[in-house]
Amino acid sequence: QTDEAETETFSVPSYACQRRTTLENHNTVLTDALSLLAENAELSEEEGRGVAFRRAAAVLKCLPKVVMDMTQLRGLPCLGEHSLSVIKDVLENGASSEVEATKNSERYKALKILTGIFGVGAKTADRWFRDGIQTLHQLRDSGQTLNRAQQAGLDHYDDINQSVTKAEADIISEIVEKAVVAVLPGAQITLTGGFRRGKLTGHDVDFLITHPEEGREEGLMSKVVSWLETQGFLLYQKTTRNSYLEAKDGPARPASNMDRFERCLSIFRLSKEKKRGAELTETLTENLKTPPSCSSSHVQQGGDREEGGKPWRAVRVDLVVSPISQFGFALLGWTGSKLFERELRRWAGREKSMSLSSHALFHNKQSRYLRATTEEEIFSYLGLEYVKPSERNA
Ligand code: DGT
Ligand code: MG
Repeated sequence: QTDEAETETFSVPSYACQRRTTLENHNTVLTDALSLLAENAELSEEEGRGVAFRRAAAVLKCLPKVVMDMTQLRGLPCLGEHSLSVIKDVLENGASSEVEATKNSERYKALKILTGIFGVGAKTADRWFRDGIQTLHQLRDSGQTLNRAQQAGLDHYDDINQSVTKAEADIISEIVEKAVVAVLPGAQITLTGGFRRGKLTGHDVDFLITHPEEGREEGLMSKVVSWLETQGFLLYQKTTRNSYLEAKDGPARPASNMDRFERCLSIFRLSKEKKRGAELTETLTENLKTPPSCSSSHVQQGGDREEGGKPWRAVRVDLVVSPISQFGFALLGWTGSKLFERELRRWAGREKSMSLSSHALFHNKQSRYLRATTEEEIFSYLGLEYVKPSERNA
């Protein structure tokens, strides 16, 4: 490379929602390092530090080339002193001493294992860690009371911590589609989350369900869940009203429609039979043949192995039902990435005096809701160029 190329600098707008971030990342060594520190901050409930590292990583994710030299980073937004020193360490020494120390710390290792249990957040994991619990065995032996979600999370630990493939997401799409159409003809499902952004693997599968006629979606979630339960597809489910943004976004939540916005956190029982076309019927018969097991193979045998193991695996699935009037906002809000969403809301608030949520967009100065049916319209209200899902991988 010539000197000129090496000192080439990049120009990047400051909000992630102003950028196009595809899955093609030229700086994974750097972004992995920063993401690990972000994760560690989040595990320590230091949200501010976590976001700072996430923003720094996101800037590097959208660069068109490999960063070779610190001088190339001049003028880039969101790179604070701490992030820059980590990047410098990686560029000069091949690794960051802080990242290596974190990765090898007892606390980080234990919190990773414990928060790997579905239903266990940073707070609970930290409390257990302070009680001397660092492994699943120790958790089992400790006699700690687990809630229903955590018990299911422990029972299916290995499966849930193995990433979900796009092929598996497609099979689950077919099952959910079949459930939805069976209980309410005309209802529609959309794959959201990471898979909508083009990711090939994920930690779960996210769906948004709606009906083209306003109001017809009422009561839909419980019917879908009953159908899935009857067919033997659910190992665990908990349906809640969605209250995620209530505290944060105030007026962006139209009170009258909130009751209809439901979310189901579930664990699916997915047959390992992969023959396409026939898999749905096979899954159905398979599911009815073998009742769900409630033992944890991780703890008792050490893994959900395909060979000689059970013919199914547990997969985390999130279902959300939205009335059609809020569909655009729900779709935008559930497609992610998490940082992209956060940045959209920050942009809306700070640059446009608007409050954005997964339900609505509120114009603070005009004191009114801005109606939209598509994601394109919402970007346009926000004065942003449209960013398609595959470019929201910030
Ligand atoms: P993954 O599943 O780890 O491969 O990656 P994502 O991007 O699918 O992340 P996930 O499944 O945690 O969440 C999907 C998107 O939905 C996420 O990017 C932001 C949004 N989201 C997550 N949790 C909530 C929530 O509780 N309420 C709302 N409104 N949105 C959420
Ligand atoms: Mg997801």
